Amino acid sequence: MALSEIDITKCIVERFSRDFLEYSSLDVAIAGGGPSGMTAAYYLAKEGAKVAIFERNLHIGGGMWGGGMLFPKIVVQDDAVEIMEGFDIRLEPFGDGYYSADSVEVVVKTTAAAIAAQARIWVGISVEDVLIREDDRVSGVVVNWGAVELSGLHVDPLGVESTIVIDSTGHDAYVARNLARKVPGCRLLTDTGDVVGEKPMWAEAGEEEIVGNTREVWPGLVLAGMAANTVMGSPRMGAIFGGMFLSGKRAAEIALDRIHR
Ligand code: 48F
Repeated sequence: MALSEIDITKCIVERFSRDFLEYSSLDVAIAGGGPSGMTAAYYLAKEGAKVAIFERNLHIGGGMWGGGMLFPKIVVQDDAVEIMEGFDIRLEPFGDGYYSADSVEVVVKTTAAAIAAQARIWVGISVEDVLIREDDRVSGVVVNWGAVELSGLHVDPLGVESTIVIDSTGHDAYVARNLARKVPGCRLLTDTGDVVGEKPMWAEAGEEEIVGNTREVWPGLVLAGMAANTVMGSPRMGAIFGGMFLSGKRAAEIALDRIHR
């Protein structure tokens, strides 16, 4: 068979365009492919929701690869064991109620599970804004290439509509912060009406508060993972990750409830 560069070009451009168009109208758009976003995508797709993750980096996994201070291990606690076992992740008990897992294994197995459940994962695509309608409800995401964001080039983005947007962008809580800045008179469902801001590390409090912080903070916008603690003003927790999986699962439950309503 003679190889043709043009056939390769056509294959890539046609297939990407087909898939991107198919996923331009979603039940749930997820900003950020770290542990909380990936877990949310898995639970949503498993229930039949049409869901896509937009991850600005060329790789998914967020803060998981580096474990704690580049030691590629993460720690989870009892509460998250059921979720981890659902992903077929091997856990090694450590002391009273802690488990360790290999960070690379956690990234690939959560990702494989989300893909098998039919979640679509786009890498190299940043969420730079949200779509807003008359009632100020968030009704989708505004996306651009991560490379465009990095270069600072002035290139207009494209819109993707969705019933719900999940902000799982991690410590920066980019989507919620951007919304609070741009919508006149915006009062998020927080103590101050604004992004309260992440508190210094306190693993126990951070893990305890994260599931309660996982909420629809503005019509159509649900928080997950560290973004939830940042927006609500709770502490960071470092390299213990159970709360990220629990928060991702909770975000999926909230989103499913809104979709079915
Ligand atoms: O930071 P990240 O892993 O968020 P998470 O799911 O998990 C937090 C833990 O990794 C760790 C921790 C554990 O206790 O505190 O920090 O809350 O993943 C966030 C992902 O979002 C991407 C970013 O590249 C990362 O992969 N991201 C951030 N902003 C954007 C984005 C954006 N505007 N558009 C698309 N992706």
